[in-house]
Amino acid sequence: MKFLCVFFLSLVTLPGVCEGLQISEAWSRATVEGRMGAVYATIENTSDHPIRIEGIKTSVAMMAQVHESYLDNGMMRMRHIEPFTIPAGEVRKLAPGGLHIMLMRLPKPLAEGTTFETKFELDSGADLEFPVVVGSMGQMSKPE
Ligand SMILES: [Cu+2]
Repeated sequence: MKFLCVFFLSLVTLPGVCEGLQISEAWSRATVEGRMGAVYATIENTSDHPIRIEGIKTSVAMMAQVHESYLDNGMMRMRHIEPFTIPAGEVRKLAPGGLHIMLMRLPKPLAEGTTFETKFELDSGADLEFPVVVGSMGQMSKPE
């Protein structure tokens, strides 16, 4: 039986919380046709056990994965991290140049000023849904 924790968007920033996993500051950048997107957020595990994110779904991309950016001989590369586990009591900050959720195969570009839903499928069977705000293409932190 799947349990759904849904967090509806309002103008105040309400972090999503589900079984001890707390999402805040979720944002993305506007994209152009045919290009990939990324979601950045702060993910905190306030529980006393590790939480594993087994799958990611969004309304705007056919595929989403946790990636990590790293420097390799001066070249910025990315690798897919699977499974993505947040140890008990720890925080993972997804930000440009580091960890991010890569959005692949977007049927249409992400438009600045819009919001879309992203869902984490947790190892407990619960789904955690949270809104992601789209900023400008050059955005470096969550849009105000
Ligand atoms: Cu990536």
